[in-house]
Amino acid sequence: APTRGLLYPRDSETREVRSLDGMWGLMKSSPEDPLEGIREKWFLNTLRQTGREIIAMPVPASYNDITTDDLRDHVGTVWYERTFFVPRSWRVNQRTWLRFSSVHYSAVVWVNGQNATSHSIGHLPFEAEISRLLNFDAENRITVMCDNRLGNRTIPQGSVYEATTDYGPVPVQGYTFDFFNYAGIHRSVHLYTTPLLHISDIEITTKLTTEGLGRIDYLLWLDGSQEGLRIQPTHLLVQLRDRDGEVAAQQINKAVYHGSLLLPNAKPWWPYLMHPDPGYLYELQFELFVASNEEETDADALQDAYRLPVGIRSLSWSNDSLLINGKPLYLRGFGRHEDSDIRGKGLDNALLARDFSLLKWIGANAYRTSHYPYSEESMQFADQHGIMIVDECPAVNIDIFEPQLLEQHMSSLEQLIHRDRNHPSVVAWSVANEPRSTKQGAFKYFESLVNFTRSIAHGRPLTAAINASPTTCHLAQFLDIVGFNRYNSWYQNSGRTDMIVNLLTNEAQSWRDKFGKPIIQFEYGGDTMEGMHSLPAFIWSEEYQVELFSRHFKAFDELRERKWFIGEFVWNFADFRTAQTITRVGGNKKGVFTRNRQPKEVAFLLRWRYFALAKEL
Ligand code: BDP
Repeated sequence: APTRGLLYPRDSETREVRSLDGMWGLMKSSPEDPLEGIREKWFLNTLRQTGREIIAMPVPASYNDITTDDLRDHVGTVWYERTFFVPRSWRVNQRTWLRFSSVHYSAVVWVNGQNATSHSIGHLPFEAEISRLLNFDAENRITVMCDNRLGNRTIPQGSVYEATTDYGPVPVQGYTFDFFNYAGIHRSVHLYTTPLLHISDIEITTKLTTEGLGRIDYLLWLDGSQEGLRIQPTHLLVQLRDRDGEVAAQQINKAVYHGSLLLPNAKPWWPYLMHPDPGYLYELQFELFVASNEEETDADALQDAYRLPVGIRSLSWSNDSLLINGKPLYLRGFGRHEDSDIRGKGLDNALLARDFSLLKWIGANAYRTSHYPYSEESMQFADQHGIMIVDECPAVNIDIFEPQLLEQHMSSLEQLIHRDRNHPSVVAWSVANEPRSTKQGAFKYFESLVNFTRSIAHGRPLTAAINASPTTCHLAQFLDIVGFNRYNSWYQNSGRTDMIVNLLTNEAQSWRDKFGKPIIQFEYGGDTMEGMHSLPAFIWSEEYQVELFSRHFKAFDELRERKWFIGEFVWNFADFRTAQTITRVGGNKKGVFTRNRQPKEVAFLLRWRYFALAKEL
């Protein structure tokens, strides 16, 4: 049975969705004793009873940059709380679900003092049915304990150590990746209802033949397993509607919950700039009927309805290329972060809309969700705009390869694929970023990981962003597309942009020679302080970023002639917050855009290139 909670909550005639976003209360527990609240059962009462300070905390948001005190660097647990009412109508013939789109890193949830659910691994949704925990005639309370600690067995890994300070020993979170370990309720919280018998999961696969025949295969899971529940569906009506709301295909099923729709003149889903109308989406409507208990009618009654946006396209790959609808792709993209001022990693629709405006302005057609799954809302945006996604799991910089980690790593990929498999925008799964893949144990670890992921890959190739070399890497041989990260003229040969073309073309060629797979560069770039100028170029200046990029473009153009080189991804779309180190000035400044989403000089050069590439292909 599929994991619950990975279908996006949508309202319909049979379902209500309510947002629990807004101001919650937040209370810190002592870093020295993060589990005190569990022992003392803080969840049984309102947090006020502890006598500690409770501050107002927006949800969704990271809690780190909201206050002016040491909450930013807090290690351990914080407790969130809010109250809510549910309408009485939800009591009868309904089930109520509580769904978190992401809490980083782990969460335990109580409703009215009773344990509702728990989850670990940030950036992924989870939910629980809470019908039996609810008060329908009085106020309800949700309590969430959120723990931000990373250890050997978390994805990603980190380690908590003790620092001796002037005030005594304090726990400090160490980690080797550079983005700030923001924490909190990062994405929306929803309450939603379903009928007792309802559609609990949907899987679709689409294809487009060369003759323009579209095909959608669908598979539904129904949930009605509640005690004493004996409702049997009479039939399922599946209708595909085009953008104007016209029915383009339909099917009625009795007793089976899978099938195929065929469309003679399907409007395909195309990536941005590959077609005048990119990101074309249909709406696939599922209606489940049961026998009516009204005596006057023998028409069946609608039991549940759910609508899923669907893009029709084929995705295929070979040892030389990645193809959409039979056409080879060249990916013009970015590595990114979910990161912004004040809200940290918190979902922000204004920021999301701005980012997609910038992606389109600059002519990009792809990005990698470095280094964790991005919001479901961003995946919907990508579908709508024709932006292709290399969908990465949260395994960044994994280092110590052991069985418990492997289990978590597999689980993160399973949840990610389950959540995102229906999105036409997803063109590959990235199983890791810069793992220490030269280490002992890496071969066996990645062999198992990739075998497992391939068995659930749902029609997408597997890739990773590797920083080892072709001769030492134990991961690349298992992948369908080999991606590498390399900082020529930044971490290596700083200041020397005159070495890029040779080094880069040689490296790409040796990845190709060794593995015979399509090759992508997933990261290149250099830190750039907005407004810092130097002619001739000097590292950290805007001119240096321009020069470094133009030499990369020269290398990419040579590589593109060799056909198997299928994509270039800048590091990074925008400046982002990091931990405090002496190699970062207020954060990582490799952005083409500032953290405020304004262009640096290099943005204009990149725009010129991306549009030129789009015209050529
Ligand atoms: C790469 C990492 C990325 C870093 C980048 C950098 O994949 O997360 O932000 O280096 O140092 O190694 O800018």
